Amino acid sequence: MNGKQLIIMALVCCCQLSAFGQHYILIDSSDSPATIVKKAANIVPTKRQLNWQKLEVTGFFHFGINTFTGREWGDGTEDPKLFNPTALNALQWVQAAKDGGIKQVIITAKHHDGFCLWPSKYTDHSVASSLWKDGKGDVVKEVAEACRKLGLGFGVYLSPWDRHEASYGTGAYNDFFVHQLTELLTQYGKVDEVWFDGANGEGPNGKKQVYDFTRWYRLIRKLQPQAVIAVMGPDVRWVGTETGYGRETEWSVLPSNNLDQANVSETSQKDLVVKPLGDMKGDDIGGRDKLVNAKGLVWYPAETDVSIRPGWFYHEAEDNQVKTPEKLLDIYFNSVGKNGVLLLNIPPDKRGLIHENDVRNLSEWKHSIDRIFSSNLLAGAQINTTNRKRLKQLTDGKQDTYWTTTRSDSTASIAFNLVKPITFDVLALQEFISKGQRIEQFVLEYKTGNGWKEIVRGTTVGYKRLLKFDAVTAREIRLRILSSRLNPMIAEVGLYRQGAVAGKRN
Ligand code: FUL
Repeated sequence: MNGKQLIIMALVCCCQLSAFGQHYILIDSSDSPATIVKKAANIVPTKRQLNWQKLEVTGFFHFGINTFTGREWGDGTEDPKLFNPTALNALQWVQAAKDGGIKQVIITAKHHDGFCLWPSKYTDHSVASSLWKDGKGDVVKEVAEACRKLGLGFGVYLSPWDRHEASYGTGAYNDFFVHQLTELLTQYGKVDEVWFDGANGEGPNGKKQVYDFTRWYRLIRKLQPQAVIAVMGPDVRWVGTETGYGRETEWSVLPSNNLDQANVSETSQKDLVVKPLGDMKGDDIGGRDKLVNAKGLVWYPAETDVSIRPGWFYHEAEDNQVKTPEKLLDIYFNSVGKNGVLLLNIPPDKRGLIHENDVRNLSEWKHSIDRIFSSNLLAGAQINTTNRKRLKQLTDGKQDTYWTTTRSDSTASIAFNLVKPITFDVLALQEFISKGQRIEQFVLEYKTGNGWKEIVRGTTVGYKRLLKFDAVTAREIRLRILSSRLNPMIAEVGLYRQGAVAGKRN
């Protein structure tokens, strides 16, 4: 065994001993395609990734100097005195989010313009130089306290790209950034998500800043170990669009081709994994054909961000373009229902309140989700399949129980027989991702006088897959897993009735 193999062995052993399983693994050049697929099937989320995934719907508050200038990207020269909300009430923001089913919110503590929503000691380009509360206010504090009070998770967005800070483009900027990050991670209690944006509009002749990401990640792990780092970070990946619509085939296990030996041995003991590089926008970035040439595999799940309005910041002219409950429902099916976490932006207005139109649409949206998923029409069905153990767990409504086939079987046929016919138009599937993501292809069918007829089919499932189709009425229904990377571990199978949906405006 040479030195390199020793390091790999040590890593593999260390990962296997970890209580929560292995969330990345190296591929050896001698691994066969079948071995690689098996390795992929056994990669699991870290505890912080799993907790985050279970939130399903999270929120963004884009608020700052742009709210008052009407811009989307400020250039950093704005006068802080422009920031003057007349009735700011963070409890109203968080309550609106909560009434929309949002479980965690992220505040834009600093956007690209460099204006800070907290009184940072390291710049005077902040609320401290504004007229709001005579310069004594702190928006980050008010949001953090409101989240604690109403029981939501709390996260911070700190833009790496800073168009105001003079040190941007020099080595000193990384120190400045670490100081600001330290303030945010030490002054506001528990932080559940830290969001680093990849946007940079400097252009070829602009300032060039090399970000010391590893230093930033290490600081977060030290000060707020439970926080997930998104999306220029190791825990959560940007899905690749800002439409709210994820991909049909969404794998949470991806090739991690920048996990070289030095990198892995440097990071493994510190619970840091540098995120994979490469194409994050393709149709299928984790399929078998992508795995065969991988150097390593890592759990790196998708976050699907979108704004409830056309812009990320509030603009009065967009008050009538707030996404409708029907549109939001479609987005829910295409984000949460495509193995992603939805990050929905609700931008507070110039008063410092979430506008009435946004509040109304959010709560109507939440009601429609609650109504559709209030009861699983398969509950009480007689279930027939090969492995009769734990059958009830398929429809018990719990993500942390599961049914599976015997170890060697990567296909399955699960039949549901009901006493009376049911009418349904939504399929909900969940894998028990604590043990990995495995399903590659499935089909839902119902029995007619002429045998089984297909209703809908799909590829990946992951944490949650939702599919809509024209209503079907049937008494005998079956789900077939046509292909899986290892025995499928199914946490939940549900059929629901959505019914007619009004037009999809906006
Ligand atoms: C982008 C930014 O440029 C937008 O302003 C917004 O913050 C969005 C969430 O990310 O990259």
